Amino acid sequence: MSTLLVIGNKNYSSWSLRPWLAMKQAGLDFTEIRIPLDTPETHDRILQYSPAGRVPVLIHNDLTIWDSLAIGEYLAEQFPGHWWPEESAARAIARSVSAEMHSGFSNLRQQMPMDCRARLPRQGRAPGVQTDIDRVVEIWRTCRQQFGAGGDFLFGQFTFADAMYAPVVSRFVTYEVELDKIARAYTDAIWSLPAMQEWLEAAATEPEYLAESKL
Ligand SMILES: N[C@@H](CCC(=O)N[C@@H](CS)C(=O)NCC(=O)O)C(=O)O
Repeated sequence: MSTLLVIGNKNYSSWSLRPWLAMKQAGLDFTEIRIPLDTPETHDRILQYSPAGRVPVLIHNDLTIWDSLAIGEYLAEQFPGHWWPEESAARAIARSVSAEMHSGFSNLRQQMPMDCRARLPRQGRAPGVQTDIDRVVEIWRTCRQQFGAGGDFLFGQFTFADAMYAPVVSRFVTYEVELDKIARAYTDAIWSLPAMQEWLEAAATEPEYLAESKL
């Protein structure tokens, strides 16, 4: 039995952070393979694990699963843990906000790429970015108010929806985005998770620097 997660650079690979953090939160024992992005070998190295040529990739025994959301759903089926809210309506909304993250916020993602160790307070303010930020904050506020009573996360206890938004938290820290009280408390909750700190510490020591990251 083996569980392997193929990821990119911790400093830059926002999609990799999602399943990695969720797997850590669930206490899963897994091996990680880190492939630095944006090098001449990157594409061929990722292709050794996934025909899609993108990370993250989960390899569970002889099964390969790619794409962060599909990985999240597979993990929830295969491993015990609080992957999604227990209550049906909360679970449906958790999946909606996760899917919205997965397919949306292109201005935010392009203009404020994840760069965990950097602090870039004056960068990233381009047309459309504030609209994305406002929508993220609205999602967080709605989830916290409607479903968050049992803990500090979007649906109380940590779920895969929080993992989906963890890279946005990192972006808000890097670009020093001004936030209201609820959003600030939520970013603090994600930021202070020991697993998040573990990721950030590893990101800080990585040797690669990408000048124009759009990951
Ligand atoms: N929709 C995919 C997106 C994955 C993705 O775009 N990953 C980037 C890194 S964060 C990648 O693998 N890029 C490949 C490359 O730069 O060659 C997911 O949710 O996993």
